[in-house]
Amino acid sequence: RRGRNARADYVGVTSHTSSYVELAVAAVEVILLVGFAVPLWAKVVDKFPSEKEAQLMRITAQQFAWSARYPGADGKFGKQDIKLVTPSNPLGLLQLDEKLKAEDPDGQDDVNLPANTEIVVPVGKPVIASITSLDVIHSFKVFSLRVTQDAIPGMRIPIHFVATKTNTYQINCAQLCGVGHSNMKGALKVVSLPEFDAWLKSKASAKPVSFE
Ligand SMILES: [Cu+2]
Repeated sequence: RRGRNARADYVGVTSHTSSYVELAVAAVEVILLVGFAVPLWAKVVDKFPSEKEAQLMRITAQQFAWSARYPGADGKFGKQDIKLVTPSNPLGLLQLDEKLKAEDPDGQDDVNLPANTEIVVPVGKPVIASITSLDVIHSFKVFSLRVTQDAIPGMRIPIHFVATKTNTYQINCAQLCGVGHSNMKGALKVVSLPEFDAWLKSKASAKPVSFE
C-alpha cells in the first residue's frame, strides 16, 4: 500500500511564472492608482469651484434633523457669536438678537431654514455646502449625488457638488448618532435655477427662524 502512494515533491515549483504574474498585477495596480485614481480624485473632489460661481450654503446636523442656511443676494453670511447661543438661537445668529441685528447687515437677507424643512439647491450650478453639527458627530449623505461628509461639532467642513437632475433626494445620516439615527432623514430638492432664485427670494423676506 505504501508503494502506491505518490512520492512527496521535495523541490516544489521551479518556474518563476507566478512571481512575474504577481509583479505584473502589482504594476497595473500602481498605474491605476497613481495614473488614474489619484488625479481623478484631485479633479473631482479636492478642486472646489470658485465661490463666485457657486451657490454657497451651510448645512447643520442635530439630533435628529438637518437644517440649512443661505447667504441671500449679497452672497455673504451673517455673523454668529457663541455668546448668543441659546436653545432658540442654536447658531448664535446676530440676526436673531433684537439689539445686535443692526450691526450685521450681511445677515439681513440670509435665509435660515428650520430643521426638517426641505433643503433646496439649483440644478446645474455648483453648490458649496459647509457641513457642521450642533451636538454629536453626524454624517451628511446624499447617495444620488455621491456626497458623504461627516458633520463634526466645532468644525465647518466644505463639500461641493453639481446636481444634474431636478428631483427630490433623500438626505441620510451616515454616522450612528443616537436613538433617532435611523430616522434622521432630510429632503434635498433640486430645482431649476429661476425656480431656486424665486424660492430663495420668497424665503429671504421672511423673518429668521429658530430651530425649534
Ligand atoms: Cu445623525
